[in-house]
Amino acid sequence: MKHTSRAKRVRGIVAGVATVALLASACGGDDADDTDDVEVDEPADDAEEDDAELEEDEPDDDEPDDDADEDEDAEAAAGDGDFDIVLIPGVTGDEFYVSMECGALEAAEELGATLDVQGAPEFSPTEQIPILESVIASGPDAILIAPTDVDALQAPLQEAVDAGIEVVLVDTTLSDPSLAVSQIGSDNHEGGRMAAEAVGELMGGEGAAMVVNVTPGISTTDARGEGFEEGLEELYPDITFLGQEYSDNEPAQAAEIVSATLAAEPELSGIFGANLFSAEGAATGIRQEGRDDVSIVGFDAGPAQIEQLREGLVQALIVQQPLDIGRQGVEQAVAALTGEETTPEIGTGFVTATIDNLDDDDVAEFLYRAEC
Ligand code: T6T
Repeated sequence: MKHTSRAKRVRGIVAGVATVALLASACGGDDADDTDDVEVDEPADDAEEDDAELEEDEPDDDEPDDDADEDEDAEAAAGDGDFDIVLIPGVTGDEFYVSMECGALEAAEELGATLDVQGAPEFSPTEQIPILESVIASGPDAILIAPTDVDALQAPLQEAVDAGIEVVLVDTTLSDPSLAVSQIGSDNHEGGRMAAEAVGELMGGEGAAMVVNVTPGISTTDARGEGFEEGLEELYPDITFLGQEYSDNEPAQAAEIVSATLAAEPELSGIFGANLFSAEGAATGIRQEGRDDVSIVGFDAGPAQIEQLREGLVQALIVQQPLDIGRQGVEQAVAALTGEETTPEIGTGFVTATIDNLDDDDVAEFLYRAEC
């Protein structure tokens, strides 16, 4: 039976992917072409500071929390206010960005800055741009932002720079990130390759695989999709790649995509869910179809994803370090504001979580938080 051998393969993934994770970390950087200035953080660097643990909260199965925008509006300020910094996440109610906010708040407190968080309930440039414009009008010293589109946010962010506001890109980037004093995020291309290695291993090197992605135009998830496709082609040439489908960051849509693809492509036996909501929804689709012969590797590590990993519905998660991204984002902003040297590009690392290592301290500390 596939399940028995898959358990063994999951063990193989931890050993295999751990090596790749180190390589990925050593590569550092996000998606920009020029990696000369990339500074790399080893996952263990911040280990003693982080105490992220698996949240006991009931997992929120579907969309971003409706109350999240209220929560964000009411965001407590940190620090004694020497500098006013605003964090604009890609979307509210996403534990990746909640964890980023936690790291940013910690750093703001330490550095005596005030941190406000203002985000939209949908991952969309149409919703993010008006928020950015109102933040620019309020005249903060610095903005940390995860742009929701590589091109659409370019001109509005240039307006921020023209208004004398320091801009730091966190997580996602722009087609031309040179307006920012720093950009901080995962090496998403390498993360996609890691997912391909894990999915291919789970599939035993045969069958058909697909990617459930978010929306074209997002730097991070585009790079993950490309990395996955390249990795699969190189490492597992006998696996048929069925391509990518887009969930629009909606778990229900991801579940529907999986159901429809299973109906059309009986060979489908491996799925890469390229972010928290796509991966969570893809796994829900597999559960709804009652299939136990399809392997899923997801990106991110929200509470609902962790539950799915514990259940055996998902076999591995590529876990980013959003706390570190937030923390370093504030540090870079304050460095720019105090005339210190900034680092143009900072790459944060990954860990790969499986059922076998989920509760190990060096994995558990990186799982995402539902609140700070
Ligand atoms: O995967 C993260 C983030 O890195 C990506 O840019 C958008 O999706 C997430 O926020 C997870 O939902």
